[in-house]
Amino acid sequence: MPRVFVALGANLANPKAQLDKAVSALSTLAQGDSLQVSPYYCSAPMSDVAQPDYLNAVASFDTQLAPLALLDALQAIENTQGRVRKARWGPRTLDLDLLLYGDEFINEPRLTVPHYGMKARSFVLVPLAAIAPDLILPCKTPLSHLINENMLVELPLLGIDH
Ligand code: A4P
Ligand code: MG
Repeated sequence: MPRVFVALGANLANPKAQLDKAVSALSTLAQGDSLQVSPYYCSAPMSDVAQPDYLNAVASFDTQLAPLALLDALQAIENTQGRVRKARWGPRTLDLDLLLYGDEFINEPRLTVPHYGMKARSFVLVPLAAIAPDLILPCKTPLSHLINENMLVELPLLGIDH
């Protein structure tokens, strides 16, 4: 059964409550008690649109869902939590991005895995390393090689344990 990694992001309508609720919803997709969740990290928005800071986290679990069925399930959770899609990179109650689906490379119209931005985003890499420090990405790059000192200084200082 593949192990999957999902990035969580929220910056509207009580972001901590949004992440807590999303974690609870993700636990229903996870096989057994396989769900692991990173601490929550506060991060400055990556966007041209002025908006509040984000809370970000990464969750990992084993699942029997096929990739597109998993994407459907993630989008259903986003919709349940009031996600409205306006501007790209605009503010949101909840964003769930599928980072990794086992070691698979997926290039479908609705789904690109590994997620296109994950290797450059501190708000993804730092929480990912908190739950999977020894992870090797499907491209064979060790996660630890992508994390630099700036990222570690930037995020964990603002880390929030849930
Ligand atoms: N899609 C394709 N591949 C994937 C995947 N691996 N996971 C498609 C999830 N979805 C995937 O996504 C648009 C479409 O991407 C979906 O319909 C799906 O079929 P969306 O969530 O509707 O739109 P979006 O999130 O606004 O766009 P995008 O380009 O995915 O943005 P990102 O990359 O998700 O970035 N700053 C901070 N500090 N923290 C953040 O979490 N997040 C974003 C959004 C911007 N700035 C941020 C943060
Ligand atoms: Mg997204």
